[in-house]
Amino acid sequence: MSVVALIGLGGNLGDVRSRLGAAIDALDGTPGIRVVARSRFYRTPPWGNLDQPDFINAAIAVETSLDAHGLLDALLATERSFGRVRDGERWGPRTLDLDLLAYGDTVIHDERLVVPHPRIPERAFVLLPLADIAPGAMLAGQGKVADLLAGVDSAECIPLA
Ligand code: PH2
Ligand code: MG
Ligand code: MG
Repeated sequence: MSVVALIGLGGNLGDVRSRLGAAIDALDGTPGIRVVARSRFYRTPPWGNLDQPDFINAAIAVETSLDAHGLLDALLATERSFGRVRDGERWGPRTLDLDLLAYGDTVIHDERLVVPHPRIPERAFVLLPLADIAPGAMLAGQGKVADLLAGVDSAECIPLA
């Protein structure tokens, strides 16, 4: 049995663009994960902690035979393999951030995982790339991606050539 999951990618330290591309390839090469769609890359202003460099953000859809926690483990392992160090600073600068946004239609609330990701509706840097690959996706308790995007200001999120 396989499930389509949506993953947000971001980073703002070093050569993020090539790192995001390499991370997508690494995920595609991970047993039980196949990348089936990828968004454009966007330059986005920092959200949360404003005193840090702009981010590059993207989103992918994967088909996976892993369960949600297995997929989360694979995302965390990929972050680590690309040099991510978790220093405890919330919303601070990072080399690579891989967020599990949605796992099929499943709703999860436990110590490790909240899915759909609770802050999607307020984040243009998530919704804009997501709308490239899944504008019609219904996020449980939140709504349709295209409708959510219409409710945020994405003017400062710039697609890269
Ligand atoms: N991630 C954060 C905090 N702020 N801002 C942008 N533009 N893009 C991000 O990916 C981002 C952020 C924490 O995960
Ligand atoms: Mg994040
Ligand atoms: Mg994260």
